[in-house]
Parts: sequence; C-alpha cells; structure tokens
Amino acid sequence: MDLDDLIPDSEDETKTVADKDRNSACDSKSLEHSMETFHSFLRSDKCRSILALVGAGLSASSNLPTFRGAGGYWRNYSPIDLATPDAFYSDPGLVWQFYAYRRHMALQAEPNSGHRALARLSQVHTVDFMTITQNVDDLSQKAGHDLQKLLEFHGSLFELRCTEFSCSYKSRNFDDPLTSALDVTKFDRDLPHLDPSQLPRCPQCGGLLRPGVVWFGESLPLQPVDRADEFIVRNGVDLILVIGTSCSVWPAASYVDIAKNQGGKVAIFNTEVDSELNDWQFIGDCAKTLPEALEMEPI
Ligand code: BJW
Ligand code: ZN
Repeated sequence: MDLDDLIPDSEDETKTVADKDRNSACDSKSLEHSMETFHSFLRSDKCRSILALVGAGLSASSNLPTFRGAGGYWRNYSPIDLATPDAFYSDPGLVWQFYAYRRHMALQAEPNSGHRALARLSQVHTVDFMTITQNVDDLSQKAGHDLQKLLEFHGSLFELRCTEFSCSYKSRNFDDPLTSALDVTKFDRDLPHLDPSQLPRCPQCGGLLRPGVVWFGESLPLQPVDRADEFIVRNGVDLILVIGTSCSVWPAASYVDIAKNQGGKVAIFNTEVDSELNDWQFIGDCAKTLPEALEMEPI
C-alpha cells in the first residue's frame, strides 16, 4: 500500500483548524485549506517519518470512557484510590473490580474508524511509522494495527502479572469474568469488599495476580520506551499525530516536545481546542477527523 492511496484527492466538508488560520477558522474555505495543507505535507517528501501518540479519546467513540474531563473516570473516582501501587496493596479487591469492569467493557467494544485509519497507516511501506499508545484496551490490535509498529506504553488490561517478588509469571488472558467474584458489569460506589482469596491467583506460586498496566509512580516497560527512542534516533520525526490525549501524563506527553525539537510538525486530533501553537488542529471526534486526514472513507 502507498501513502497516496490513503489520502483523498478531493475533500468533503471538514472541521479542521490550522493555528496559522485560527483567526479566520470559522471560514469554511480556510478550514478546507488546513486539510489541504495537511494532505500536501503528507504527500510530500518532507514527510518520511510519522509518530502517532494515542490516548483515551481514540476509544471514546467505541464507548470507552476517557480519564479526565466530563464522563472521565477521574471525574468520579480518584486515581490515587484506583491507579497506584498503594491503592492496589491497600484494597486489591476494589482495584481489581475497577479493572475487571474495564476488561469487560473493552471486550464488548469494537474498534472505530480512527483505530482503523491508524491501522491502515501502519501497513504503508513508503513511510516510517510508529504508534505510541497509552491505551490498554487492545482496540488498535483488534483493528489490525501492525504490532511491530505499536508500542504499549501503559501496558494492557489483558496482561496478568504475579505480585510475588520472586515469581516472574506473566500471561495474556481474555477471560471474562476472571473469577466469579469479578463479574463486574457496572462500576459504582456500592461494590462489595472482596477478600484476596476471591481474586486472580498465580498458577505458578499461588501469589496474588495484578493487572499488567502501569500505575502512577511506576516505571514504564523498558522495551516500548527503548523502541520509541530507537525509532526517533533512526528516523527523526517529520510529523507527530497527537490523537485523543490530554498530554497530561509523563513520559508519554514528552514525545510532542521531542518531535517539535527535531523540527517535526504537530497535528492535534481532539474534541477540545489546544492552546499551544501547533501546525494543525483537527477539532472533533477523531473517529471522524483521523480517517478524513489519513484516508478516503471512514470504514
Ligand atoms: C477526544 C475524544 C474524541 C475525548 N476524539 N479526542 C514529569 C513531570 C511531572 C510528573 C511526572 C513526570 N514524570 C513522571 C511523572 C509522574 C506521573 C505523571 O505524569 N503525573 C502527571 C499526572 C503529572 N507519571 C508517572 O508516574 C509514570 N511513570 C513514570 O514516569 O515512571 C518513572 C518515575 C517513577 C517514579 C517517579 C518519577 C518517575 C506512569 C504513568 C502511568 C499512567 N497510568 C494511567 C493509568 C493506566 C492504567 C489504566 O488504564 O487504568 O494511564 S493514568 C491515565 O492517564 C492512563 C492514560 O493512559 C493516561 C493518559 O490519559 P489520556 O489517554 O491522555 O486520557 P485523558 O482522559 O487525560 O484525555 C483524553 C483526551 O481525549 C482529552 O484531551 C479529550 O479532550 C480527548 N477526547 N473524546 C478526540 N472522540
Ligand atoms: Zn507467581
């Protein structure tokens, strides 16, 4: 597949704003112009290396809540109670119910046109491409994203790890529910207290298993971070696509500045306007704007 195959020759109406055009952003001519300048950059030989930084907004149209903002998890629950090692060790039953619910929701969800547009870009061989995903929901994988070009920075809901220091047990597991006590189809304040014996246990040593996600204060997995850095050293970054992320969590967020410092252009795909000066902002649901920017039709 060639990059040109993914880019429309003519556009229907698009809601895009380039910061350079922001003063006249309401003028539909300038909106079309932004998409045109994006496409001509994408087609040019100045755009040989593309990095995508993905966040929860990419899966919003697949009915998976984001973390921050209206309807986000952190609007109703504290990340301190649910997404830190301390939270897990003080109440593993509560944290496991949160992740059991998230696994259940993610297993019900289907990838949307945004996931599929990125997956198609990952099949293009005329451009160097890598996706850093902060998402743990497996939807990019389900959409057929090339796994060699997908770096899971925050782990996966479907990885289980043993908590015993002396045990290295790790597995991929898609069972739903994981145990009879973890049949959680609603996550609310009236959850039962669970005893650790009701939670997933290690088949090797009997220890408590934990979700293979990265909590606040934990180091990111070395391999994806190394591979992201290698990609940048080898190819540089001509363009970074910043998709459905608030860029509020580090080190993932730092890749925008890393790309900028390399002279890379920045294209934001978000429902909210970003106050930073970016080369392009495509405002709206990225399940719609991303396929428009990258390919002919949302599938
Ligand atoms: C749409 C849309 C639609 C909606 N279309 N758009 C340097 C400076 C400051 C702090 C730190 C630092 N280095 C490290 C830290 C501490 C910390 C951190 O970043 N804290 C910040 C809060 C300040 N980082 C860490 O602890 C990281 N570890 C680390 O750095 O280790 C080294 C170290 C250790 C100890 C000390 C110091 C260093 C680990 C971070 C792990 C984050 N984990 C979580 C939970 C994962 C498991 C789970 O899924 O439950 O990851 S937190 C949560 O936030 C989750 C997400 O991946 C992550 C990012 O959120 P994301 O994806 O951006 O979602 P939202 O909700 O924030 O945004 C959604 C966006 O979409 C919004 O903009 C919407 O507008 C938009 N949107 N619908 C388009 N349809
Ligand atoms: Zn074990």
